[in-house]
Amino acid sequence: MRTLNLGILAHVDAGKTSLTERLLYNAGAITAIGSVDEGSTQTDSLALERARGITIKAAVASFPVGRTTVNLIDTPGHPDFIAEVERALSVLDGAVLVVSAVEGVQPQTRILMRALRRLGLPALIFVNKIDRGGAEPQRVLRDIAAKLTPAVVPMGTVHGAGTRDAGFRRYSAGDAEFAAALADLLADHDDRFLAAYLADEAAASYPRLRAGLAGQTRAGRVHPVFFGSAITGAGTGALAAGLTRLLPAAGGDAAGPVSARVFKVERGPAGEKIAYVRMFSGALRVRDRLPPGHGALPPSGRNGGPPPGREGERKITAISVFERGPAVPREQVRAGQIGKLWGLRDIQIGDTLGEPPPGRARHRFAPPALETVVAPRHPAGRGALHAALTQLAEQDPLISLRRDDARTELLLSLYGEVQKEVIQATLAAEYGVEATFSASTTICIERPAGSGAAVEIIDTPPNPFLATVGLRIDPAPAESGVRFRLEVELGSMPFAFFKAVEETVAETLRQGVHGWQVTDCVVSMTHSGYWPRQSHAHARFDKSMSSTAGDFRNLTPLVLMDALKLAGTTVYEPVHRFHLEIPADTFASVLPVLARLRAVPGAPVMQGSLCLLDGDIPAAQVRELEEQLPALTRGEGVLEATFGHYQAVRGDIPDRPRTDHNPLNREEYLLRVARRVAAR
Ligand SMILES: Nc1nc2c(ncn2[C@@H]2O[C@H](COP(=O)(O)OP(=O)(O)OP(=O)(O)O)[C@@H](O)[C@H]2O)c(=O)[nH]1
Ligand SMILES: [Mg+2]
Repeated sequence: MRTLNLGILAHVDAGKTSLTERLLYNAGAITAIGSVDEGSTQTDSLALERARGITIKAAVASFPVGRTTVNLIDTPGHPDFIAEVERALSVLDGAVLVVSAVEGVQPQTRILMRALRRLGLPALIFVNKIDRGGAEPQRVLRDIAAKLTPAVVPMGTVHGAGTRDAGFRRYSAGDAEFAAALADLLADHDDRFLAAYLADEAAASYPRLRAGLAGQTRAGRVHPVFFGSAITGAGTGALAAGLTRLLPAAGGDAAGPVSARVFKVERGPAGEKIAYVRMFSGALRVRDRLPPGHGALPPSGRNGGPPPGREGERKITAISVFERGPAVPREQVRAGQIGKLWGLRDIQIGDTLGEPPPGRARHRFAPPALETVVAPRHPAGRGALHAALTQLAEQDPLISLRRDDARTELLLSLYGEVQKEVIQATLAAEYGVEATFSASTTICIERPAGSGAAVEIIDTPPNPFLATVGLRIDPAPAESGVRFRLEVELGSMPFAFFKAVEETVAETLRQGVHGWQVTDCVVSMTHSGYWPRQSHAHARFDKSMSSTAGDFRNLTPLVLMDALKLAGTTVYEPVHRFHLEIPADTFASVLPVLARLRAVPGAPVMQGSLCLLDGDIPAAQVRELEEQLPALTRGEGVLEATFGHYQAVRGDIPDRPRTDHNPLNREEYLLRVARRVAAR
């Protein structure tokens, strides 16, 4: 059997979960078709998903199409849950991008298409809801070509659009127009085809065209468009056939070295951790020990193995594999497959097991732009709240938890208000913890404005620690994150000391000069040095004469913050792209409000009695616009806003209250370190 790991992606409510259900039903993987509106689908299985009728977590279900097992990953469309999509993208062989035949291309559709194209992931487009009143397949096709990519070709025609009887007729060899459109598209994207076609028009025989289309689709260069309805089933058979003919199967050698990626972590009924992995190469068996992953430095521990004493936490105790419908218990999971692993207590979302998957770029969407203070409704619930949030953050690393020790506050980063409500409801339902959330505030970032370097030498005042650390920080391209590299020999110092520096660099950069996360930079270690353990001749190990990892952990923040202060940083705030539809006669009253909220609208487009406006607005102001809109537009205004970019803050720089132990002030920092040491 071949395997195809397929993602279903779309703007919220386009019909991904309904389409998943229909494909499972068509293939015989389920005998009754569930409904999102009744809360009975396979992939919206969480109580909260069923109650709200939206997908929150990516979910996997499988079905067979001919000789191919399709592992379908149904993803959430709501922008608050984009992190789920990001992780799904890293394990896919191909995707179906769903577009509603009524709403057309929506903001999230464009973001997803950009991600697919950047990753070179092959994708079919499915125009759904052709049965719904207002469906206009032809307009939506033009919309797709204009807003997503011109490299599309419709695979058939729709009849009866907007009615329950709407249907899809697939083009075949006899459709001259289709053949001509295919020849044009391939000539644009395939030089070999173009040369053959110019030499001899007969090169464009129908079988050649179909083969060319499959090749270019698999390469992610062109996107065939199907039409149909998840609810009536129209066109879904043609789509399923297209999946196996036009998308590539998972490759990978089951006998090769292990290479796998964790894209989802959940807790089982007994609280046990379950990791979902996509295998790219090799096989994992029950009782196998987890192979080490790969970071900037080789993994810690002897021979790259796990740290001593934690062996038991790295052993796979059970495996189940997706083959048809839900996962079934198996002895092993092999290259190409998706499986669930039990027994790995340390595993985290995004972990790579074994070798990094070859040729797989990763796509990162924007990080969360909002932050909120979470407090227990009853003071006694503080411990339970912290434990519950820590567990939630482990299932979703982008829900990062910050603890303000000074004010004993818990801060949670968020994508939006829906996510906040979902977390609140999850805390109550799954952990029995009642929590309140403060109004969300915006999270800015800091980027180094230039380069800066600092060094502290061992046994040389004012360095109070037994370590030499030199660091240089340089700006890096936007969205590249933080990279740590060595400009000293890896062999010049025990490995544990380098690891301590690398980890402390990452921790320290959580709060830059203005208190915000520092990102998009490269930190190079330029100097290193230590005092070795005292030899036996000097009798006992003497801490005052031998360097420890603690010396490196304590010194690194001092050096790094000195370097960062020299480099200087610029604070950036998140800015959203907005799309606004308002009654044309309310334009004059909406415009001044936009200006007051620091929004920058583009030229208005009049569409009948509607006025369409696209533009940028600081993320901090989106909520206020949402609140004002109904009164300004008689309740008819529609606003969509999704993260666009970061913009340097002009004027007053918002400093964030510091919550950690960054040595902005050297004396204070050293006092804190001394107190910590004394407390031990
Ligand atoms: N008429 C019609 N309604 C549809 C069709 N597909 C989905 N719907 C309805 O559209 C709504 C959203 O469907 P879902 O399948 O939950 O959409 P989704 O893309 O999974 O939504 P999220 O996961 O929340 O992003 C539901 O009320 C469905 O019944 C379709 O083909 N025709
Ligand atoms: Mg859904």
